[in-house]
Amino acid sequence: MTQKVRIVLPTYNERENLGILIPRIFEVFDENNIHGDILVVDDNSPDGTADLVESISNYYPIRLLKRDKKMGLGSAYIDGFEKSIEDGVDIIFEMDSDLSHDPKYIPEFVKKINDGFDVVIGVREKVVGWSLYRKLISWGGNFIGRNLAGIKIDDLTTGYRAYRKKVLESIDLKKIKSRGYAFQLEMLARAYSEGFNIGYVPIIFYDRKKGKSKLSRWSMLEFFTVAFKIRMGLLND
Ligand SMILES: Nc1nc2c(ncn2[C@@H]2O[C@H](COP(=O)(O)OP(=O)(O)OP(=O)(O)O)[C@@H](O)[C@H]2O)c(=O)[nH]1
Ligand SMILES: [Mg+2]
Repeated sequence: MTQKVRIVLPTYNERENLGILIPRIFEVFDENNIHGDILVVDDNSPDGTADLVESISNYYPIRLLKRDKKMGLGSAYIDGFEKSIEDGVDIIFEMDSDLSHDPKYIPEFVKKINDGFDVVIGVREKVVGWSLYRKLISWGGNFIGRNLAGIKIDDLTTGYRAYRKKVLESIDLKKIKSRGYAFQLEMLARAYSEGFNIGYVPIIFYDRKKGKSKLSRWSMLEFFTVAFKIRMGLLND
């Protein structure tokens, strides 16, 4: 049976980036004989991201999950994962929609899953275009994840990932507390504690091409709180 691959793309005002990203993903699928589709989870973006997706859905296998308002990256992924399990997808990807994650790496993630890894994460070996401030935030997130939460995995906060279906089926998605970027840490903590094996793909990360970052102070505070809960073993309370 052919293996089904899906890229879940959370979007909030990413119209310009999506116009470039989507054709590129399908090019990579075609060149590598990957049977894949895309699910865009859009939070009613004022820039008309959803309209763009609808207008190209006649040409590409792409679906749109429309939500009424901005509810956070983690919450977008949870909805996207639930839909993907329902649709019987075998390998489910997380990818930012702002062209930071180059689709050229998709086949390497697929290969690692087929080699036996359950979760594969894109480790940023090099970051192009970030300010010192942005680097510090990322470094801080990884420091907290490793030392406070105690998850000894490289680049815990990376948002370029692939999950084998069974990982998402066995993690109780309803119990996930994080709504924002802490979601990345919480997902890894849960996969790690269930004993799933984690593989790495080295990537070059590019700063977003267009549009604005959605990284808020609130989401940094949430990240810290979630790390603390992991440390205290309170994730399921
Ligand atoms: N649906 C949805 N998508 C979101 C939300 N917040 C962020 N995203 C998307 O999640 C992805 C990552 O968000 P970014 O703002 O690029 O955050 P980041 O990559 O951590 O930070 P930067 O390096 O500053 O770009 C992008 O595709 C965003 O459009 C949200 O509340 N809802
Ligand atoms: Mg980004």
